[in-house]
Amino acid sequence: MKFNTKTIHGGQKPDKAYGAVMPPIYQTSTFAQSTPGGHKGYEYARTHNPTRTALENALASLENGNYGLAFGSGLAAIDAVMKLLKSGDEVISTNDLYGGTYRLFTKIFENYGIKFHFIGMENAANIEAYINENTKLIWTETPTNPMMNIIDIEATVAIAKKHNIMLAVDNTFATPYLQCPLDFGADIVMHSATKYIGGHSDLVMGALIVKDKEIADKLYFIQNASGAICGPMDSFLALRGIKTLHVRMQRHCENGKAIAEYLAAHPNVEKVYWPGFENHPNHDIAKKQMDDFGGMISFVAKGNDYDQAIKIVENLKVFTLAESLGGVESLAGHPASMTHASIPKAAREKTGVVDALIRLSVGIEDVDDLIEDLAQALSI
Ligand code: P1T
Repeated sequence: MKFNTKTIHGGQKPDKAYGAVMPPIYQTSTFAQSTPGGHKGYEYARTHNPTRTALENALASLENGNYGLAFGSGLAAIDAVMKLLKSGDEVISTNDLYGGTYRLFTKIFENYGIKFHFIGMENAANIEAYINENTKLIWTETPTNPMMNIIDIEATVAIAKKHNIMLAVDNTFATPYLQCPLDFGADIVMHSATKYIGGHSDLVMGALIVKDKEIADKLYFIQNASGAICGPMDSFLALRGIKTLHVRMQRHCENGKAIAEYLAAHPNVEKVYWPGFENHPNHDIAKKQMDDFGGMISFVAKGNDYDQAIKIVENLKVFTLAESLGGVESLAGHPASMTHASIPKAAREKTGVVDALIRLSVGIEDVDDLIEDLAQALSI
């Protein structure tokens, strides 16, 4: 089945009870049993819920995995992955990543004796110097949030396999419309489904997708034991969002390209970060592993000035100044004070997250209106 059909049918079947085409919202915490253990596959809704199962099957299909797991947020999904580890284990992570992920790693899991190495992975060969017998997981975002670095998934898989280390890829920015990390041999794909998967800025959710049964069983155990699941209403909304993922992503990519090119040619813009540019350092890898370049763009205005960056984001009218990304509406953010404020200034500036950086999540509005909005905000 092709991707554009999978979003609508992949892993999805009419509901068993009455043939409902969309799965009913099973708004229940528990399921009747005829005798202890005598049930129809569902006993307690933390463990399983039919609406969540429908979503998890759809997610597995989209990412070419065998197993999908949905959580109450992206961070809850990452938290579950970290619980595969134990004290003394080490993780190598991209040094450019969502600030909340960095906070979870450094403020929670470091306290449990897990050691993190945050490194530039744009050259996959860099990873090897940090591997030792305690290394259990490589964590990567690609494209990274917010610097839009591209990590070569295939080359990273080769290193991970050579040393028998798990590789998890946060696929939030790309979505399976653009790349399927499991196809390259990654072990775990993670999503903040809050973003493009949901697509309408109306839910908070996380997802994990894997091929391997042993990893899946461990994650299902953690999902049930720790309990950070999403509810049936949000599962339904995410399924509804998935139905249009391919058409939304096509427009996000078209609008993203037009805006990246507009910004790059603008006299008041100093630098634009978007993997579709031929002079992006890993453009060739992006071309190899992605089908297009997505709708996320970061840029710095001329002068590299904090006050000016704040003025620009405050003056946008069609773009909304807000955290998050991946919804139908365009958003603008100021990573240093918003999404990446939990990364110490020195660490974030090393990766390019300067105080003047602006991040755009380009929505699916008419691109002329978006460009007009940027034009007026940049002229101030
Ligand atoms: O917000 P939540 O659903 O818990 O997902 C966390 C997360 C994980 N990974 C990536 C790449 C993310 O971008 C996020 C959340 N990011 C934002 C809220 C943001 O504006 O960047």
